[in-house]
Amino acid sequence: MPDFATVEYDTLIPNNVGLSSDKRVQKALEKWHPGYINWWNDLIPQRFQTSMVYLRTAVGVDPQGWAKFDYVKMPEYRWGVLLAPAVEDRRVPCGEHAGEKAWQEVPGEYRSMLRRLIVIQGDTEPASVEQQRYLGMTAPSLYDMRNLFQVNVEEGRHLWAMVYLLHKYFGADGRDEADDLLRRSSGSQEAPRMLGAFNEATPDWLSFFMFTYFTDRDGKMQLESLAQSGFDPLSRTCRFMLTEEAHHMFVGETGVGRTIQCTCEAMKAAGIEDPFDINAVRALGVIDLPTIQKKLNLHYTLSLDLFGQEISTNAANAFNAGIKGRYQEIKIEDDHKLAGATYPVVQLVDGKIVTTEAPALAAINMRLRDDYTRDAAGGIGRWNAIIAKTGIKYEMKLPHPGFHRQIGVFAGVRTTPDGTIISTADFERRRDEWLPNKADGDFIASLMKPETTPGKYAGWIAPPRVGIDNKPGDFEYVKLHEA
Ligand code: BYC
Ligand code: FE
Ligand code: FE
Repeated sequence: MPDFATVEYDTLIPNNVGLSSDKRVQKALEKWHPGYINWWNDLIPQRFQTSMVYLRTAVGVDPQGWAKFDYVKMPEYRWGVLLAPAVEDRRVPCGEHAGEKAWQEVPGEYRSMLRRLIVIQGDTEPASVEQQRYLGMTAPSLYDMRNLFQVNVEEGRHLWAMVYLLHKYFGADGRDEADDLLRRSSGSQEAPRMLGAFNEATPDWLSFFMFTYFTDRDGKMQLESLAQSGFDPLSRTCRFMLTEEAHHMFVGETGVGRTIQCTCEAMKAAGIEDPFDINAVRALGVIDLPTIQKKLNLHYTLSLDLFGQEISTNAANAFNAGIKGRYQEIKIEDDHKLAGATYPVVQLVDGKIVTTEAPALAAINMRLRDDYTRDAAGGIGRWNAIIAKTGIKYEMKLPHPGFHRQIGVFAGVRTTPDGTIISTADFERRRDEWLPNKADGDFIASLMKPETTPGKYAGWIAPPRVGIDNKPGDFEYVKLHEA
């Protein structure tokens, strides 16, 4: 039995799953490794391959001290396979097997369902790195550049996490799926990534921050759901991934917050009170608040689509099978089977949005999406507090879940951000008020000039309040050229 507190670190693939005594899987992963390194090398612009980046690497799974910080060249990052410690006598938390011993092997009847979920999860991880591949070149500071690369290497590790499960538990078809994870690519015509949001562009740093705030938070919720899985290796894998995820959302929340702060302070200094005087604000070289709201609208709604249909047989089956649970399943006080239970679900009836009670089992996706919206609302409040503190009168808002949707009941209608149904023609006419258009994108792009002096920040974003790993303000988070 491997000792999960310590990590095999001198092997090609750092791990706490006892790879060195599992020759079949070790060989399979070592065979997959060069393809992964090629993918990384092809992806990340060359100058950054030799840069020394101050990164955290997972070296254990103890919540008190699982990471160490040091300068690393990214291609030499130690991507490892790490599972959170086993919970003694863990049980399937929900569905028809609730209370039975958690599975250490894949139950035959659920094999394809499990494989599909693992493949979808695995597909998003490298997709996000692909979407963010050019951002290093326009980083507003070395601090931000380091955070980008930190997120990227960890998403790479999340890919490893899923690939391990595929190789270990799914035999030949797992191997094929693992290969396909490197074959599909974000935005590709022939072989796109599986979920919509992961084929969209991340063209600038404000998008990156919105993505890590909203889309990584979908990742958090989906991982929370899979962390409840009765298939214990999946549960433990996801639990450890969640410890890394917190930083990704921190990067998003503080990134947007610092952008907002810089805008408000610049407006104050210039005596501009009207947030809608867009030209005056933009002339200061900062991003006007209404444009930030448009980016928020876009990324939030793309992320809502990632929760699937409000009423879903797939989700009901997965819950019933004990393959995924609700958010914090084990803390919920009910029968965990949802026999006869209902859950409020939005529906379109005669062209109106109404809320009706639906079987809770069928509404698993909807419930997770509601939990997500609550979770996402927290940061909006903190962004508004930043604005309020400067005395500017403006509030950021989450749009109505019916706005700008492509999946689920709302895919068939167009609404305003308040949720009023309007015609497609009206929507198209007013689209530019609500979603970033080409001119907004061009303006933001014009601000994306790299700032690579340690301790300096581009003019559109405020410095962070504290450094990473408590480093001082002028710390050189990335040494661009080899020493
Ligand atoms: N795009 O009954 P439904 C992350 C399909 S992010 C395209 O609702 P279900 C990360 C659906 O596949 C987290 N297709 O299905 C973040 C189904 O197709 P089939 C990623 C979609 O299964 C940032 C059909 O429509 N992990 O980690 O409940 C950076 C019927 O739909 C979409 C997961 O998502 C869509 N948006 O789907 C890095 C966890 N939505 O099978 C990483 C695993 C639905 O009928 N995924 N469809 O042909 C799942 O649990 C589910 O696949 C969904 C919901 C949540 C997506
Ligand atoms: Fe991830
Ligand atoms: Fe993430």
